[in-house]
Amino acid sequence: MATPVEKWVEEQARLAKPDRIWWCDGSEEEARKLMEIGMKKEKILDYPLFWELNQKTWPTAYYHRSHPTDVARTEQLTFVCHPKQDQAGPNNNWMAPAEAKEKLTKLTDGCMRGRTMYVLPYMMGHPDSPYAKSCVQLTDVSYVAVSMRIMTRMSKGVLDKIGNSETFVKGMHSVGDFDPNRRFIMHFPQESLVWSIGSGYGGNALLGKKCFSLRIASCLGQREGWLAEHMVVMGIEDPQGKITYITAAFPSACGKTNLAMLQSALPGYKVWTIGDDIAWLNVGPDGRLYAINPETGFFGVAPGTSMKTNPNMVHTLKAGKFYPTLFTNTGFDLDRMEPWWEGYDAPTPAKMVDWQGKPWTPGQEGKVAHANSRFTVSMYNAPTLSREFDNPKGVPISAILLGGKRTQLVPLVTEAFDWAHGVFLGARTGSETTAAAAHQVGVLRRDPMAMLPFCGYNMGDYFGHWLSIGQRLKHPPKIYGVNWFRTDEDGKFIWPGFGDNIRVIKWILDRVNGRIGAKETPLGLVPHTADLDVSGLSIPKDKMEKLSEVDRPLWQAEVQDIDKFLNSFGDHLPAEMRRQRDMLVKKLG
Ligand code: GTP
Ligand code: SPV
Ligand code: MN
Repeated sequence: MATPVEKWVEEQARLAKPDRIWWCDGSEEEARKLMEIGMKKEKILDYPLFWELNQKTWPTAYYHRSHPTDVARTEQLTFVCHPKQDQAGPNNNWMAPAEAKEKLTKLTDGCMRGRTMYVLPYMMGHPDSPYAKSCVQLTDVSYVAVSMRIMTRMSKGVLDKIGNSETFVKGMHSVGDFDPNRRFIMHFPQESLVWSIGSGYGGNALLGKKCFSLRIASCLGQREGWLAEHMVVMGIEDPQGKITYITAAFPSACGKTNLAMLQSALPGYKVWTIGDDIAWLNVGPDGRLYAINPETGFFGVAPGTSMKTNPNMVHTLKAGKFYPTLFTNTGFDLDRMEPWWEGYDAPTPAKMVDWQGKPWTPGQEGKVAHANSRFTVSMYNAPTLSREFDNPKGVPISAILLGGKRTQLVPLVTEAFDWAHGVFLGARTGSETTAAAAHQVGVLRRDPMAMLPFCGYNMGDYFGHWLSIGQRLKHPPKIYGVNWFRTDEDGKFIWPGFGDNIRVIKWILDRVNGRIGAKETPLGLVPHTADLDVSGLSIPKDKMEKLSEVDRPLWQAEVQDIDKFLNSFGDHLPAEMRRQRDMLVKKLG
């Protein structure tokens, strides 16, 4: 008797018509075979999928160049297919499930001819965790198969775990012909199914990541009483050796990976990484909020990564422990067979090819690495990996940071008065767009809890769900708004950021532990000047004050934009959010 997984795989194979089916076991030996295939035989693009990099300087590292139109998430081609449009909300593109399936069936018919269909059984979360989910993804490209091995817990054992159960998460993926006109990333929350065609890019193709662990999982969380969030999970060890756990949500390419591995600028503090992108949050039996990271890898932004900004990531990329590490769309030094990107601190190679394979010399116009070029590397390579990483229960969270990239207006750090005020603070958060998705960069948009592109259901209901989680918490974490990105008149960042962000975190730990007071503003509580440790920094006093200032006229204008956004949720917006909004307006005077 075929198992439900086998039946589903057969059904999908009948439609996609691959030449062969390869059931993956997640072993290193298998990963080596896949890399060999990607380097030599796989005819997906008109060049190889992988080049081996210099194994002396970059052990276990390989280079991948994507299709030139396939370099970022495509939000306009991403749909959430609930039975009713109302369930998807104004925050999602929606298509009726039957119509979506008809479209996808046509595009998928025969799309794997001449190719191999890889069957990837994987877990999101540690297999022993009560919060983990069993999943199966199909794909027709070695790059995706190998990436999924880095990013998830892939093994044969997952199939035994699923056994005869029908409840596993299904991911159907094909790069198709890479034509953006035939590219769709569709989600069917009722069936825990993701169907993605036409893209090999991370968030569109590694279906365990944004598609399942955020869009589908947020729907599961709404039903089952938990939260799936676009968040860092980290522990901060203080000089006394006490470790406090926090989470932090910032939009794509706004500093999560850097924060998760921060090298402290303050002596005696140390950061332990649990996750850099996704957190699943559950109310524990003790009434505290517990976080797990369902992933096992980093899919991080390369540009700007250096020994100066993120030394722990450079060590991770060079560790060569877990096989393999991938670089996608960076520059490529063909003489040394090494990757390079803007902001890396090794000297600029005299001769390179750019992310599209074109010759590139330093000083020439344009960048050698794509702004959204990335690396894929195992968390087990990280020197900062927390010893709680594999803890099936997760870690108890004391503070939640919610932020965005705001060059103006938004203070460095603000503490919410309470949980409901914190939910409003998150709901009103805006951020300037980045190159992580294919759209105009630097445009302000509301991005509540950094979940605008990832919340799989109506965001009005999502705010309500956050409020209801708060009611179940006996010891709710404190909620903070943070912004590292305020600029001065010359357009320079006022706050040094990166390792110096520990100074803000130290203030947060002091607040969480009741060691210091704070100053009330209409937005929330901000640090007394003396409480933020800026020793060794040379930020002039007036600029420091600017970082905590609340400009009332500008905030009144901001409220109008917030109103426009919140009103778009109509009846789905909880009354509590309107109450919080009115309170802000009153406080602004
Ligand atoms: P995704 O993987 O897309 O979810 O992004 P992320 O949120 O993990 O962002 P990441 O840490 O990769 O940072 C993205 C960009 O922001 C990089 O170019 C960093 O150099 C820059 N960045 C990160 N932290 C800071 C900071 O504290 N200050 C400043 N000015 N820039 C930062
Ligand atoms: C993001 O864009 O937020 C990422 C990269 O973390 S991706 O996985 O492609 O979504
Ligand atoms: Mn992300």
